[in-house]
Amino acid sequence: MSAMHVHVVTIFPELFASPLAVGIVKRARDGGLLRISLVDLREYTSDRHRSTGDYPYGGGHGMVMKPEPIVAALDAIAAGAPHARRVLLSPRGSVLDHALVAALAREKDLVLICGRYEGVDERVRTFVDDEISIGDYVLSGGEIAALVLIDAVTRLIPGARGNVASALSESFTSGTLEYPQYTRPATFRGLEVPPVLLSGDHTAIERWRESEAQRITRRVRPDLLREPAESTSGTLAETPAGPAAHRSTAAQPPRARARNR
Ligand code: 9D3
Repeated sequence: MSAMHVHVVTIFPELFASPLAVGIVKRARDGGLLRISLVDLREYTSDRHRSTGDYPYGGGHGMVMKPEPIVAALDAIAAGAPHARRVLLSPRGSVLDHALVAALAREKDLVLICGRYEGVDERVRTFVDDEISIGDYVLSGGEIAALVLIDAVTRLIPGARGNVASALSESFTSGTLEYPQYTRPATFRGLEVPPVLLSGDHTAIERWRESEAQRITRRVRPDLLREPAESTSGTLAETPAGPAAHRSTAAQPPRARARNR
C-alpha cells in the first residue's frame, strides 16, 4: 500500500507543523501511509516583493490572490503528480461532509490550495477539480480548513487507525449521533452511570445505546434522521469547460448542484 500524498499550497507553511505532528496523523505519516508536502506559495512568485496578492480590478476593499504563483505551484506539483486531485479551500465551495471525505480518501495525490485575503482570482478555478468549504462561518484563510480536511481524510486511510471496523461504526456513517459514554468512577460528584451499563446484559445495553442515539439525534440534529446522506463525489459546480473538465468530478448530475447552495 503506497502512501497517500497531500501537497499543501500556502503562504503560511509554518501553520501546519504541530497539528500534523500529533495523534493519528502523526502515526499515519510515521507509518508511511501519509506523506505531506508543504509548498510555500512565495517560492513561486517572480516579482521583487514576492507578492501573492494584488488589488481587485473594479475596486473594492482588500486584496485578491494572484493567479500566477498559484498556477506555477500547481504546474510544479503536476510534474511529479500529474493525476493529483486539486482542491481549492474557499467559503464558496460545497460544504465538506463524510461522503466527500470518503471520496477524497480514495485519491493517491491531493493538492490543497489555501486562499488568503478576500479570495482568489476567479481564473484559478479553471485549474482545480473541487472547491470546498468547511462550513458557513468566516475563517481568515484556507489553512485551517485544509487541516480539517487532512485530519478527516487520514482517519479513512486503511491502516491509519487500529482497525477498519471502527471506521464503519463511526458517526455520520451510521446516520445518528453517538450514544452517551461513561468510564470510571461509577459515581462522580453525585452523578451515576446508567445502571443498564453495569448490568452485564449486552442485549439491553445495545438497545439502550440505540434509543439514546435516536433521542439525542432527534433533539440536536433532526435533519440527520430525515434525509439519508447522499453521496457527493464531486463538487466543482461551475466551469464545466477548461483543463479540469475531463476529470472525474467535473461533470455532475444536477442534484449535486443543490448541495452547493
Ligand atoms: C466578503 C466575502 N467573504 C466571504 C465570506 C470574503 C472572504 C472571507 C474569508 C473570503 C475568503 C476568506 C477566507 N476563508 C477561506 O479561505 C476558507 C473558508 C471559510 O472562510 N469558511 C469556511 N470554509 C473555508 S475554506 C477556506
